[in-house]
Amino acid sequence: MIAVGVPKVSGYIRDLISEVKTHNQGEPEFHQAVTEVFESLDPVLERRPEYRAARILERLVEPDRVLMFRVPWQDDEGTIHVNRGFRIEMSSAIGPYKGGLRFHPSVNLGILKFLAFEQVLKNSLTTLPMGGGKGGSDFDPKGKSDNEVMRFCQSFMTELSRHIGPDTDVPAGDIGVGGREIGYLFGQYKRIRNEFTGVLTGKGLNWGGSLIRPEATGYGAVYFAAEMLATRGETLEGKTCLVSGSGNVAQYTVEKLLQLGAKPVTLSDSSGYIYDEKGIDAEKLAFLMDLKNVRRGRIREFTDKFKGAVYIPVDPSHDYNPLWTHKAQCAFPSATQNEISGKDAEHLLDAGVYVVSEGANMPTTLEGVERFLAARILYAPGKAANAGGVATSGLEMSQNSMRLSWTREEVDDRLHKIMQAIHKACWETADQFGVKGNYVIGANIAGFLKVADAMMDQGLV
Ligand code: NDP
Ligand code: 2IT
Repeated sequence: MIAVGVPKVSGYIRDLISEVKTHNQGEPEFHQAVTEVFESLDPVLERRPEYRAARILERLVEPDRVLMFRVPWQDDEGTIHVNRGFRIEMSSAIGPYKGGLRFHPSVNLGILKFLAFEQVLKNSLTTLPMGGGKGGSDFDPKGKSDNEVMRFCQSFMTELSRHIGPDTDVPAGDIGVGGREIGYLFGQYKRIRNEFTGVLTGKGLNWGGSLIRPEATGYGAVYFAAEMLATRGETLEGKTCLVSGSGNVAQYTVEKLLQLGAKPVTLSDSSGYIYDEKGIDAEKLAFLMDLKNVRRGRIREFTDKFKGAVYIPVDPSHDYNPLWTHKAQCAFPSATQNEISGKDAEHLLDAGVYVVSEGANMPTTLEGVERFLAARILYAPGKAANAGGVATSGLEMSQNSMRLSWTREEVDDRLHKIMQAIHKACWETADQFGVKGNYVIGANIAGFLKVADAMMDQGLV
């Protein structure tokens, strides 16, 4: 696969991937994430044979521990429901476990293991001392009342609280977990443990949260795109951008694109997408934020207010997403995994897109990645491009430890510098390994080296 300018994948790596597949059956997303990373690592193992002897890769794919638990809760009618809760504590080589919680009906062990595995390398890239973890539940917050969400969060935290702590494991938000959920989770942790600590990030500003954390993932993905364009002497100004999703990451991607003079034209949810040829401006974004964050409505309602926009519902008979066919220069996939297939990637290239910055985690299939790399476009994988979110969580942890809060400008400036540092690390690492401009290999190797060296230093654990 990731073969641009890289020698063929070795037998050792091929065997290891196949071993991971047999050993972790029914977890296709985990297989995919491991395949993409491991296929990048042969050149490192050639230079550092001690990693192979120390079985670093074999240890990286086996979580430190996997917690799975029952989450019983009652709806507003008094009916009892039982969901499944998870926390994957993947690696603490370079810091306490850190990563989000996802509440979505599709959540299962394999999806959370892929996310936790990606998180280990992503957190390493941030330059901050954070290990990797991920968790969540197959609970669906959609259509639930605030009280139902609260009761679910309290039940979930009643078990999770035994396993986490500000120096052990620090969860945050992800799909379906935003400010509201973090509030209920934090309240219950505090009640059970009688401790006011930085055990979660993404907290409210009045109770330990950091300015810019809500904005950070979207802003970071745009900063990363700007850095990639700068390598060709270009900027985002005047560029037409396709954005998918309409949640936290998509909203702040649009906000930063507008600040930098670009023109976002699409947004989506799992039911369909909107295309606004005139561009989604600040007024339209404010409407979207109220629609999604306050009224918890659907993206279709955007066209009730803005008549120039069209709504295209998902057509289950399509084997591609028409969102990715509109003429543009940049794409910011910000919804979920595998939302860009090989065919979608071809459509994007045909539409003129030559910058892809992944706000979502693993939004592109292996076939799609292969096409982007073969076309030598500016393609940033999620573990680099969306690392601004967790990096700013790291800044929230620092502020909590110091019992201080930084200004908006200070946090944004640190976020910006971190994204520049991640870009530089990916760029320079790719160059050192003879694959200039390949951000996939650059991110995988740069993220891996720091974790692998920490594991070597800490002995066989
Ligand atoms: P939100 O819950 O705020 O928004 C998710 C958006 O994606 C919604 O518009 C949702 O639509 C859509 N979506 C979710 N699942 C699907 C699906 N199966 N098919 C189509 N659309 C879907 O989540 P975030 O914005 O926080 O997360 C988006 C992505 O960014 C995820 O991949 C997440 O892992 C990643 N990410 C998030 C970070 C953060 O800080 N929040 C940090 C780094 C990465 P609908 O309402 O219909 O479900
Ligand atoms: O995927 C991710 O990096 C996140 N959902 C954010 C994790 C965090 O701890 O802020």
